[in-house]
Amino acid sequence: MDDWLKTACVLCAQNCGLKVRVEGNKIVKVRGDKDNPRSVGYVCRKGTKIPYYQHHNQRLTHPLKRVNGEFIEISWDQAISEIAEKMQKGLDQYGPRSFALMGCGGQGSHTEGAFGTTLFRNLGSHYHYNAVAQELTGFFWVNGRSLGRQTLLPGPDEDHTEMLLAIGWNGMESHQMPQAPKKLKHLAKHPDKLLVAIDPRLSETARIANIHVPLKPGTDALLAKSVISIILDENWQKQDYINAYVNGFDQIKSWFEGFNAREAIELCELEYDQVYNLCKLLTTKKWCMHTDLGIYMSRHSTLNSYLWMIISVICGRMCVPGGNVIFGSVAPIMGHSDERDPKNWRTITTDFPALCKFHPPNVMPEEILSDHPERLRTVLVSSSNPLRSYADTSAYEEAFSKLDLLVTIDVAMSETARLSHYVLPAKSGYESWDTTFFSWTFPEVYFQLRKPVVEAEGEQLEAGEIFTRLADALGLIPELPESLIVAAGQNREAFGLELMNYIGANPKAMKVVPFILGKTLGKAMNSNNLAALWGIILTAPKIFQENASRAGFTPGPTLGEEIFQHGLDHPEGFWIGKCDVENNMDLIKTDDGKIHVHFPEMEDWTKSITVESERLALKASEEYPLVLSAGNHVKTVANTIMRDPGWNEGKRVSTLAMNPADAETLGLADGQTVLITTEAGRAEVELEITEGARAGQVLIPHGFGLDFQGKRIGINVNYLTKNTHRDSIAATPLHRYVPCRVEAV
Ligand SMILES: Nc1nc2c(c(=O)[nH]1)N[C@H]1C(S)=C(S)[C@@H](COP(=O)(O)OP(=O)(O)OC[C@H]3O[C@@H](n4cnc5c(=O)[nH]c(N)nc54)[C@H](O)[C@@H]3O)O[C@H]1N2
Ligand SMILES: Nc1nc2c(c(=O)[nH]1)N[C@H]1C(S)=C(S)[C@@H](COP(=O)(O)OP(=O)(O)OC[C@H]3O[C@@H](n4cnc5c(=O)[nH]c(N)nc54)[C@H](O)[C@@H]3O)O[C@H]1N2
Ligand code: SF4
Ligand SMILES: [Mo]
Repeated sequence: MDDWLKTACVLCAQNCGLKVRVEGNKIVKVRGDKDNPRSVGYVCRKGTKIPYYQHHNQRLTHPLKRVNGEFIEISWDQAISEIAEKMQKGLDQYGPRSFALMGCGGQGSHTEGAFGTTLFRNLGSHYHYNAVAQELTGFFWVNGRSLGRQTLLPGPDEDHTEMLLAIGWNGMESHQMPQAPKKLKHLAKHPDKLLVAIDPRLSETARIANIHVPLKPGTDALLAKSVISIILDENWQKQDYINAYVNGFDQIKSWFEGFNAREAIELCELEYDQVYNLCKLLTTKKWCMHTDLGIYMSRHSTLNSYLWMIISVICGRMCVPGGNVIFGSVAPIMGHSDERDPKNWRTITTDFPALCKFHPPNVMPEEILSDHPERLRTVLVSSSNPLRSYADTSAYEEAFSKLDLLVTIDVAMSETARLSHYVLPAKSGYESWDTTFFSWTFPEVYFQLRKPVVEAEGEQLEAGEIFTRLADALGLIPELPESLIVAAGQNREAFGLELMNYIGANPKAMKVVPFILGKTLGKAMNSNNLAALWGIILTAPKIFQENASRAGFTPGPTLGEEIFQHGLDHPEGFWIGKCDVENNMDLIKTDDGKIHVHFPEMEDWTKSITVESERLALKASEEYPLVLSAGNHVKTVANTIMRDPGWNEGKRVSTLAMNPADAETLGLADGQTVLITTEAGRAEVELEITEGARAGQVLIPHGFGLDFQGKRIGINVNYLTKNTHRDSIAATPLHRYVPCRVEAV
């Protein structure tokens, strides 16, 4: 008998399918699940370590209240009623602009997003700060302008490409693509395919790449502008594609005329011939690109994304097979919020809009510390640890101490939980129903109804239940008719009909559907999350339905129910949809259906990238001669999710990586403690000398400095980053370019 239970890894966005053995309510063995259609048995070292996530003695088991600096256990009733009362008071006194939701939707806890955002919208607040707005919103803003919606993600069609460009992406360690190491090695070894890494250092991905373009950190905009100008000078652009599918090309052409690509490439510390040959490949091969934090978190972040969009378009690679294609999804992980829409809430003090409906964590400290009457005063955090994850921990510590109310929902006693007035214990990714909304495949769309595999050992609740109780206590849920509750206990079909009748007669109830589902179907299913997932599938948009019927589900009124049941019957996950490969362009949502490349607000920024201006800007100061790449996503890190250091036993972790040449100049030896100083702060850290760092650049991994059993494990790199060091459009942090100095202690 197969007594392995099917689940998934909750440590990164790949959510690989796993099989686990459970003994005495403990996960004791983990394997990749070959039946999972997306990961097909693949699991990385992190995934095999999930018992360290699930079982450790910093797990939260009871609601906690901070009284005189100490946490005391309280009942759920007390926690919910006190929090609701304080929220109501804050709302009455200072209004909804003083409220913010933070996080809400982690790597393995996606469904809570539906509940948390519904709660805050109904309280009147549009402030939702989220990790997406500290990595991806500049990129998504570009997609929004080019393709018409910030929700349209043009991902690489890596399975059908001839050449994959890894631009500021280290997939060998970070994945960001199903079975990344396997696929990257396959591409690199294939006689007719190419893997190109554009990365300052010899990253694990650059090491196996066929071509490594080792540009100087922070020179991506110079390189991209050079590539465009070479292609246009040589007249290599795909004019037929441009004529048919692109709007605005003629208006931007002149922005690249007369650009001194030769000198720019020299400033990037690259060989002109290598870049020229790359341009030839870009205009002759069928290629796609995977851009990531190396450019999103580097100088000119949003501009980098814009310039690479232009390169893709002039090479005819957007929305074509093997190129960058608009992925399908069940529900997008973010929304669309155009900053030109007057309804878009800008932050009061720093004046940043919501992009993808998310506000940038970088500005939250200023929004709290401001003296504006509507400054932020109430923050509810879930599935996020701003005190370690977001730039400038010192600024966050100061700001969070000024809040009237800080509530943290987490599975563990995080650094943020420790500063909170109330801490609410959530069921973990293995104790709750959940799913993945991350779409990383094309043309197939993946889905999994992930079942709980262990029981919570304490009073933990699913986050969906916690938010429902809060909404109820705040009076946001209307009294529900008995008939609805009865129908929920009968069957889903009867319930669906009853719910439609109820909403038909009470249209306002639409605003709180997740809570209504939670209080009815959720009770019957013993999971608010599962009830919400049912609702999401049954009301999915037309494009989803088309994709689903292409994947073999029966179109028509029973489609949603058929899919939901299929999900319950296939806990390993399944292909829920299949995109229309030939007509990817049809998904574009601009007014004329074309890809737009002329954004007036990018004109000055694009033109400002000159050899002269960049030479000046890139000149290191005497005070800070090196560049810190603050926070790589390496094998020994899983954001801040893995708290028990036991999972890394025997590994060398949380060091400062430095190139041998720099170490020699500075007279430093491997293993010694060094002092690193930046604008934001200073820290002592163990030195690791490695060819994996480029000369002039040092690296510290992300996700350390967690406090576990009275000990601080490694160094929190965000004591070294400044929240004001950020992109001008998206306010995303420039973590990959932090000027610093390193010296012996
Ligand atoms: N093992 C592991 N995997 C993870 C995570 C984790 O914590 N651990 N977290 C997940 C998350 S949330 C994310 S967002 C992803 C991030 O995934 P990645 O973006 O792949 O992560 P990074 O480690 O930042 O790698 C970016 C690469 O950019 C390079 N780089 C640095 N500066 C520059 C520059 O100026 N220009 C260019 N072109 N490149 C530069 C770096 O050398 C590095 O190799 O990883 C995910 N996967
Ligand atoms: N300097 C620097 N900082 C960085 C980065 C960097 O490159 N450099 N990378 C950034 C990136 S890309 C990201 S995405 C962010 C991520 O930063 P965060 O948004 O903070 O997310 P995580 O670290 O993934 O998870 C945070 C919390 O979720 C909790 N958690 C785990 N499972 C559950 C659950 O089921 N329910 C609930 N309620 N909580 C749960 C964990 O215990 C943890 O406390 O970090 C960013 N921080
Ligand atoms: S950490 Fe990511 S790549 Fe590794 S097993 Fe988990 S989901 Fe898969
Ligand atoms: Mo991330």
